[in-house]
Amino acid sequence: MPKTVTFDELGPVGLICMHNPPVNAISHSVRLGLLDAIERAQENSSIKVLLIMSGGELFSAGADISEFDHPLGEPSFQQVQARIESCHLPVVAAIHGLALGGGLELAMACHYRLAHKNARLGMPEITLGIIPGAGGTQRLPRLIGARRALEMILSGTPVSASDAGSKGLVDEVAEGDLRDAALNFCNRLAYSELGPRPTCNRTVIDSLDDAGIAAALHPYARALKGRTTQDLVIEAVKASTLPFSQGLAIEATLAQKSLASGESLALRHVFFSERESGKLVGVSSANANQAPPAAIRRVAIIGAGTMGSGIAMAFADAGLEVLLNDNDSAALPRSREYVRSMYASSVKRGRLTQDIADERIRRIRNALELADMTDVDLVIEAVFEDINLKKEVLSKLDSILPSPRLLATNTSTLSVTELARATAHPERVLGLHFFVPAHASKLLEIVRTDDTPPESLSTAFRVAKLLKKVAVVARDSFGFIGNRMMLDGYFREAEVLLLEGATPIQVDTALENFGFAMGPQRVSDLGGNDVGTKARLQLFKRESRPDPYFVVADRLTEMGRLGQKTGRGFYLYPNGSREIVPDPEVISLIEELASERGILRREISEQEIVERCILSLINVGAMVLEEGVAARAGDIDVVWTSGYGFPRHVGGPMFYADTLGLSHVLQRIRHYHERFGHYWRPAGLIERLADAASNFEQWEGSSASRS
Ligand code: T1G
Repeated sequence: MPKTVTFDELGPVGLICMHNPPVNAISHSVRLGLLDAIERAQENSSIKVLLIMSGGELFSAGADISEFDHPLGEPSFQQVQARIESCHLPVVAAIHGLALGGGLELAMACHYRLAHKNARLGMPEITLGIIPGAGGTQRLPRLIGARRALEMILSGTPVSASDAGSKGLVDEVAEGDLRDAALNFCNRLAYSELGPRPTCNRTVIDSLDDAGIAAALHPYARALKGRTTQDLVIEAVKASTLPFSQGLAIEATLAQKSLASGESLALRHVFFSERESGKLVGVSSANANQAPPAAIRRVAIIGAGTMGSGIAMAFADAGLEVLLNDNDSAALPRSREYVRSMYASSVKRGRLTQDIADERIRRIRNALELADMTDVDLVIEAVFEDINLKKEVLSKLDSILPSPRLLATNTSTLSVTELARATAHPERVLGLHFFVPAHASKLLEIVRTDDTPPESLSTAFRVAKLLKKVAVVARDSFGFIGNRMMLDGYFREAEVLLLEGATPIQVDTALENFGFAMGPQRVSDLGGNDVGTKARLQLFKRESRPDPYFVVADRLTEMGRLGQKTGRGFYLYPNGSREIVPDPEVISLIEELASERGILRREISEQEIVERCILSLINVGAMVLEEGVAARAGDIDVVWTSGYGFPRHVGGPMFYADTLGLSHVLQRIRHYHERFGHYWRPAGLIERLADAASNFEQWEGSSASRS
C-alpha cells in the first residue's frame, strides 16, 4: 500500500507531502499519515517549521466523498486540525492547483498559507448539499470576516490566489516555483520571532445581520431555489462569533444534519453519476486503455446555423482551431455576427476579457469547401435536419477525410445508424448531440450505433472532456435518452393535463415549484413550437404515436404561434419581452381540442400535475433502461439534471423514483394506466424491481456485475 503521506527533513523544515491520486482527497489514510508526520516532527529538535504540500495536480479536493456513507475512521478532521493548530512548531501550507473543501480547511488550520499564483481556493460543499464540516465555517470567518466567508461558502465557487491574498486568506502568493517559495518562507520563519499563529485564536472582525445575510444570499437565490443547505450554512457561520470550541461543536451538529439530508444524498448521487457516465460500460479500464482516444486539435463544423455556430464556439472556448463551413454563402457572415454578439455579451457581463473574446473569434475560420478539411481530426455536421442532406454531407466527408478520423452528426431525431451506413466507414460515424445553447449547455449525448467501436467512443469522451461537458452514451433509437423521455413521458403528459383542464401557467408553475428551472410550456415557447413539431415529424418516420400527442403545440405551430420568437406561443410575450402573459385565446384553443376528443375538463391539483409528469418521465426512463438505450440509471439522471433542467438536489428522475420507492411508483403508474391506458403501461423493469423489493440503484449494481 503506497504511503499517502511522506515526511522529509530539509534542514530546519519538516516537509509533509500528501500523495493520494487523483485528487489528494483527505481520506482516512491521509489523516493517519498527517498525524503521524506531525508527531515525528515534534520529536525532532532540528525541525523548526513544518510545511504541508501535495504531489500531483492539486493541493487537495477535500474530504474523501466516498467515505461519507460510512462512519469516518479516526483520527477525524477535527483531531488532525487541532493537532496542527496546537503544534509548537509553526505549520505552513503551500497550495497549488486547487484547495477545495476539507483541503482548504486543512490549510486554514495551519498557521500560515502560501498559494501559487494559478491556484484556486474554494468551499464547494454546498454543491454536495453539505456544509463545511472541518472547521471551515469557524476558521474562514476568522480569516476573512463573516460576511465574505458566508458569500464564499454560499457560492461554492473557488476564488483566485490573488483574491485570496487580498482577502487575507493566504499570506503570500508565489509567482515562480511554489516549493522554492515555500521553503524560503519557512526558512525565514524558522529564524524569525514569528511562531505558531493558531487561526482559532483570532476573532471575527465583523458580524452577520439580517441585511448582510440577505445580501449574501441574493446572488444565489435562483441556484438555491428549493434547497435547505444554505440555512444550515448561515446558522454555522453566525456561530463563528462564539468561542471557537462552541462554534465548532455547532458546526459538527449541523454538518451531520446536512450529510444525512435527502438533498445531499441526491447531489452526491449526481456527482458520482457524472463521473461514471464518462466511462465505457462493460469495458474495463484496462481494455479502455486499448481503445485510446484520438488526439483532437483541429475540428470542422458543417452548417453555420445557430447550432453549428454554438458548437464552433464551444471548441474555440476549449482552445481548438475550428473550420466552419456552410453551402449557403450568406450563412457564414450571419454566423460570424452571431458569434461576435455572443462573445460581446460575455465581455459586457465581465465573464470574458475583450482579448480572450477576440482570440476565440479568431480561432473560428470559414472554410468554403469541404475539401479544405483534410487535416482536421474531427468533423461534426450540423446541417438542416434532413436525412438525405445529412447522408450527402457525411458520405462526401467520408471520401475526403482519411479514416479513422471521427465523423459526427448533431442530429437529434434522425437514425444515426442509417446516416452512418450511408458512408463506407459506418464504424467512424456517431452522434454528438449538443443541447441549446451548444457553447453553454453542460450535456453532450453521444449516440452509438451497433457499428461503433470503443475507440470511437473513447474519442467522443475525450471531446466531451475537452469541452468540459458531461458525456452520456445513448444507443441509437427514437429520441435517444433525453428527447425520448421528454416526448413520450414528461412533455406529452403535460399536454394531456392541458386538455383535461389545467392551464399552461398552472402546469409550468407546478413543475417549477417541484424544482425544474423552467416548466414544459415555457421551454417549448423558448425553443420554438415549430422546432418541436418538425422534430416529431422526423421522429414519426421511425415510429408513430397514438393521439393525443402534442396536439396543442402542433396546432400552435400551424397558427404561427411559434413562441418567444413570434411573441406568441403558449403565452404572449408583449413587445419582445421574455416575461410570460397567459393568453385566453390559447385556453379556448385547448378547450376546442379537448371537446374534439370528448375529453371532459376538470380542476386539476398541483400535486396531480407533478405526480403525472414525473411518473411518466420515470416510466419511460425505465423503458429506456431496459431497452439498453441508456446503460445506467445514473446516466439518465445526468441527462436530465445537466440537459433538461431537472433539479439536481432531487437527484434526477431515476434516483427520485428510488426515493419514492418503486412499489409506490408502480402502484401509482398502474392507477393511471387503468384511467388513461396506452401511455401508462408500466415498464417491465419497474414491475420486476418492485416485485423483488429492489430499486434502480441495486439493479444498476447487479447489472454492472453482470457486464
Ligand atoms: N472525494 C473522493 N473522490 C473524489 C473527490 C473527493 N473529494 N473529488 C474527486 N474525486 C474523484 C472522482 O470521483 C473521480 O474518480 C476522480 O477523483 C477525478 O475526478 C470536510 C465534507 C477536484 C475539480 O466538492 O470538484 O471536503 O471517476 O473526474 O474533472 O468540509 O473532482 O476517476 O473514479 O472530477 O479533473 C469537497 C469535488 C468535498 C470537490 C477535479 N470537495 N471534486 O475535477 O476530475 S466535501 C469537492 C471536484 C468536504 C469538508 C467537506 C473535481 C475536481 P473516478 P474528476 P476533474
